[in-house]
Amino acid sequence: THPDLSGTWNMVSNENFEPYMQRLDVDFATRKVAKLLKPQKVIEQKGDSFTIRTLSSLRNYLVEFTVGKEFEEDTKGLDNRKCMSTVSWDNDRLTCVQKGEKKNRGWTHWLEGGELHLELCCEDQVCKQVFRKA
Ligand code: VL7
Repeated sequence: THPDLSGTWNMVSNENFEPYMQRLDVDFATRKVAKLLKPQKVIEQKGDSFTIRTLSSLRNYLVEFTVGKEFEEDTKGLDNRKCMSTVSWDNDRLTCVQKGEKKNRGWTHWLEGGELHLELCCEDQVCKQVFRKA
């Protein structure tokens, strides 16, 4: 049985977000504003079906998927790319591979000490975020 990531989570830390955005070719002005944000994660997990909302004053981003089923992801409002994305459980970690123009792109979520952790990768950059239950 896998961990339940459901809930509303508030960001408490965000390391290396700016270099990650830079790898995604996010423009300077957007990066300066985006790195000040403390987005909220709202996760609904029902069996293998997930809805993940990333909410902030600048942008909201929604992704819906079923574990193990590849889907076309449009990162509209973020870096505006299309990826073929697949999310799977790697033991207790929920891992997404985002195949597309950018190499080594993806993310991993896990629970640790009651907190929600997230690593976001693009090429050689890793952004590390931690969220606490709202
Ligand atoms: C999504 C943003 C930088 C553009 C705006 C910043 C707005 C709030 O992929 C993500 O989460 C996964 C796992 O939880 C589910 O989609 C993170 C935010 C990363 C990348 C691009 C900056 C413009 C931030 C939406």
